[in-house]
Amino acid sequence: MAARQKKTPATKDAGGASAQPKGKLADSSAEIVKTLEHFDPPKPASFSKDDELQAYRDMLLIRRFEEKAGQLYGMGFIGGFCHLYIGQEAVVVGMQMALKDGDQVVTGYRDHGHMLATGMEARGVMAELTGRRSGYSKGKGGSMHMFSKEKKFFGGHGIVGAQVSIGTGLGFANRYNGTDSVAVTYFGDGAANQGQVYESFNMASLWKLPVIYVIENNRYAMGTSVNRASAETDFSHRGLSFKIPGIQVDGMDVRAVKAAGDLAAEHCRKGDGPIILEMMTYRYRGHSMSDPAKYRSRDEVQKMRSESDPIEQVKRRLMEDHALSEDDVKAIDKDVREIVADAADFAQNDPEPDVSELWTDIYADEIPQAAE
Ligand SMILES: Cc1ncc(C[n+]2csc(CCOP(=O)(O)OP(=O)(O)O)c2C)c(N)n1
Ligand SMILES: [Mg+2]
Repeated sequence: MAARQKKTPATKDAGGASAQPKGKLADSSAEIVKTLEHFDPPKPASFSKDDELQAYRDMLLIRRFEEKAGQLYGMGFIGGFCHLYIGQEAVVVGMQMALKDGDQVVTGYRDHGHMLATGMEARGVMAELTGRRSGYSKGKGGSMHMFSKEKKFFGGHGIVGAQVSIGTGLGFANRYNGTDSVAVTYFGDGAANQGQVYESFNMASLWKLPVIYVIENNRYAMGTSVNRASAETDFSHRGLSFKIPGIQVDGMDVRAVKAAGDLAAEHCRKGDGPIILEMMTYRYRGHSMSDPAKYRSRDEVQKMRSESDPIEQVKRRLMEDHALSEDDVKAIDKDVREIVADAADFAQNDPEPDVSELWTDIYADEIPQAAE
């Protein structure tokens, strides 16, 4: 239409923001694609020996902690839901290495790894899993509901996608308060199809909020593979309609994650708004402890474990490039096992919350009285 092709200057809407003239839409999407190209995955970070050691130890702590949690669940010490993170450790450890004090973290229910990575105590997390009074939520929250104001860990959320709005709110608070903190908001490939994710993307981009959206693409949402559930399986492009750039990252290589995390944090701190990091990863265990995982073959899992394991990758580099011996590596493993054994012991012996705690830390001000 002639009217559409006319060169119309950008108009101002009531809020003062520049509104795109309709005829510019094609140009604008080309610009976004260009921006996305500009965000090619960065080269994996070059790690010093100390970096490798830190990554190895931190990932191993998560792995051993989760294995122990799985055992305690099997023995009946942990009730309710319990979603293990085994296989995905490089994502949270690499991201944490790119953050600084004050940055916030929020995630869904597969959350123990995120807690440990932010520095929360193994004892407190395990005691919460067993429902004991020294747990992070005094034994009343369990696996999906733990928080630490001190470590800036904002949960732990059981509602798929809910944490994306919360993370966006954290980004808003950072902007509003004039800090240079970044809100790292983790969610899964399944959650990426949830409606509030896109409402959040829109606001975050419009207001240039410092939010790193980390999509942990572990290829399954419960028993459904990404190919069966998602029309667009390249999740790094999910921000396209909102002008949010995205990068696809090898989430099994902690160095690649760290490099992407550095780039994303800098993007946010510069005031360039949100960014998406799609982490290509894999979970070795079932969706939760009650999932026999019949929707995929053992071979598929075995192949990932033997060819791409994030911890083995670092171990190999420590031994080949940094001359660590088998004994050196075993010593780290022993240290980590001790921390986990201590946490498990503590979590089985700490008392349960007192009955008087039943009505504390709840939203209701008044205890409803039974009708007479
Ligand atoms: C709003 C909502 N819908 C459905 C569920 C049930 N549910 C729990 S986990 C899950 C799958 C999410 O998968 P994904 O986002 O890929 O995360 P992953 O479990 O792979 O880490 C679903 C559908 C829920 N908890 N909340
Ligand atoms: Mg998933």
